[in-house]
Amino acid sequence: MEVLAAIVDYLSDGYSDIYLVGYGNSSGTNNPATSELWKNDGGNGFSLVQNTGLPPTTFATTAWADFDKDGFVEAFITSRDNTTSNALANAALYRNNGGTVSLGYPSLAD
Ligand SMILES: [Ca+2]
Ligand SMILES: [Ca+2]
Repeated sequence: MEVLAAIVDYLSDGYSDIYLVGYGNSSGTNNPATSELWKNDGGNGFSLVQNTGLPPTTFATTAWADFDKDGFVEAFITSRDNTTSNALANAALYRNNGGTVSLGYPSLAD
């Protein structure tokens, strides 16, 4: 499995969390679409967060920043599917509502 990792404090609790997106050069069993958010349990390990609202991706990159200055970082994700040459299939910003993330902004690829 090929992934790209972002270190981000999505809960703004002072502990760095980890977000993984798929970065494989092919899809399938060896490179499944990936979206994993791992919550830092106060320096005592990490827990996989369920139902994040973030989409599974391949060929993806991600960066997080606080776009609306509410103290919680948003997720910006770009990805494409491997059936379309180098076309940008998706570029979207996901709003962080105090720890729960949802697509809150229009897709930039439309
Ligand atoms: Ca955190
Ligand atoms: Ca924010």
